[in-house]
Amino acid sequence: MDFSKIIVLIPTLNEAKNLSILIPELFRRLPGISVLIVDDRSTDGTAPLLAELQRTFPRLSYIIRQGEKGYGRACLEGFRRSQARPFEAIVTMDADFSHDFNAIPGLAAHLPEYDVVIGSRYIPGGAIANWHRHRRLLSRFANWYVGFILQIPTRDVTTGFNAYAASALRTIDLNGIAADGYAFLVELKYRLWQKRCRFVEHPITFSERREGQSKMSSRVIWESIWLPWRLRLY
Ligand SMILES: Nc1nc2c(ncn2[C@@H]2O[C@H](COP(=O)(O)OP(=O)(O)O)[C@@H](O)[C@H]2O)c(=O)[nH]1
Ligand SMILES: [Mg+2]
Repeated sequence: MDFSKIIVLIPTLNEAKNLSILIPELFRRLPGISVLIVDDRSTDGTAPLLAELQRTFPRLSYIIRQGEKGYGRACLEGFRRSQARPFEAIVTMDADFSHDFNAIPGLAAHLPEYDVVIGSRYIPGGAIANWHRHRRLLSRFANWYVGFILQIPTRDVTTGFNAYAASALRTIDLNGIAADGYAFLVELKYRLWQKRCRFVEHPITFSERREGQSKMSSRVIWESIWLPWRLRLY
């Protein structure tokens, strides 16, 4: 797919160190692509950094959110903004180098034949580079658990590296998505699946973050345990 039709959505919370390297590298590798950063009032100088980067990279845009923080809330805001512009594909990825932007053309290539392209760690060719054992097991278990309850035929339901056809995201009510964190990713995929969107998984290699700290919390994990039941029962 033509890069000018793709927008890459990156939610950030205190990722200035990663962004200062990621943004120039990404635009060098994928010229013509657009990037939207959705930041939740980071305190590490992200906002001035983005203003500075924007002078070099006109296809970079950003929002500094004022409301309640959250990965899922930030993604939804990014979806709304992206839908108001003439993009055909919206790619979500993390800012911490866990997701390799070199995979974006491969993900987007499945559109428009498919509506949702999952950047998958759990199909042949997919991998996790340097996670310690307990995080690996937690992720494996979470994916098995969610798949078992919701019966979505996707091996990796909690991955945040995905490409969506803009038309597919228009079929669902974004305001109706209540979950955040990993649960948000599950709920979004489940709602798209209910709308009969066509899914495909594309193998990716996930790596542990380079700089900064994970924002995963026990609240996020508990929400993920409860969510599949809420989706299935209501
Ligand atoms: N806007 C926004 N981004 C967030 C928030 N929490 C996490 N992120 C971003 O979401 C991505 C994934 O978060 P991360 O902490 O790396 O989660 P992990 O990879 O599961 O450990 C990163 O780019 C984070 O900066 C949040 O509350 N608001
Ligand atoms: Mg991460």
